[in-house]
Amino acid sequence: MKLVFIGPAGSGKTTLVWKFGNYLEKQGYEISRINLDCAVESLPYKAEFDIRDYFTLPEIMKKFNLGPNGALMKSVELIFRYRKEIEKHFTKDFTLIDTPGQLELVLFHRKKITELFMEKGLCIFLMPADLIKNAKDYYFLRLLDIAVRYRVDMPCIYVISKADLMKKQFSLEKLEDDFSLAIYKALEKLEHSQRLVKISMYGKGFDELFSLIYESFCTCGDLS
Ligand SMILES: Nc1nc2c(ncn2[C@@H]2O[C@H](COP(=O)(O)OP(=O)(O)O)[C@@H](O)[C@H]2O)c(=O)[nH]1
Ligand SMILES: [Mg+2]
Repeated sequence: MKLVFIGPAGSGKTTLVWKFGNYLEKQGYEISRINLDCAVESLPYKAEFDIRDYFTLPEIMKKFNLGPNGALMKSVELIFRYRKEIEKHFTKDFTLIDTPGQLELVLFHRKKITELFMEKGLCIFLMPADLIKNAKDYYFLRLLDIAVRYRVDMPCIYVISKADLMKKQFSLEKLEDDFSLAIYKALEKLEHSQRLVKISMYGKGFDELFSLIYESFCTCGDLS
C-alpha cells in the first residue's frame, strides 16, 4: 500500500512521513520511505529511496542553467527516469512517499508524480491548521483538496495537519457572503462521506488516520 503525502509547502508532509512511519512500525508493519524532494536540506528520517542520491536542486540549476523555480519543474521530469529504482521499494506493507515541498509541482506539471504510485496508492491531502482561521479558510482548502483529487485521479483522503496549532473552534456554517454559501453547497454535493480527522506530529489523530486509510482501501475493494 502506497501513501502519498500531498499538501502546501510546510503542511507537514516530511514530518508525517517520519512520524506516521514510526507509528506504523510500532504497529508491527514493515515500511519504506521515499523522498522525492530534491530541494530539502536534511531529512528527519532515513529514506530507502532518496532522489537526492541522484540529483539535488543546485545541481539541476547548474546543469540546465535554470533558476530555482525552473529547476524544481525540471526535477519532476527527471524523477520519472528513476521509476524502476523507486518501484524496487514497493515490497513492504506500507510505502510512505514524501512529495516535493510545493503543491504546484504536483498540480501544475504536465507529468503527474502521483502516476508512479497509482496502483494500490492513496493520496493524503494535508490541510495545515495554521492556515485555517475561519470557515472560509477551511472551505478554500477543501476546494483545493477537490482540485487535487480531480487532478491525481486516484483515491484521496484529506486531513487537518498540525492540529496542535488550531487556536480556536470555528463554526463551519458561519459563512457570510453568497459566494461562500454557494461554494459550501457545491462542496456538500461533491463531498464523499469522510470523517474529518485532525492530526499532529505529536501523535494526535494517528489511530483515526490509520482507520481512515484502512477504510479507504476497503471501499476500493482492496484490503492488502
Ligand atoms: N506545531 C507543529 N508543527 C509541525 C507539525 N508538523 C510539522 N510541523 C513543523 O512544520 C514545519 C514544516 O514541516 P515539514 O514536515 O517540513 O513540511 P513539508 O514542507 O510539507 O514537508 C517544520 O518546522 C515542522 O517541524 C505539527 O503537527 N505541529
Ligand atoms: Mg517536505
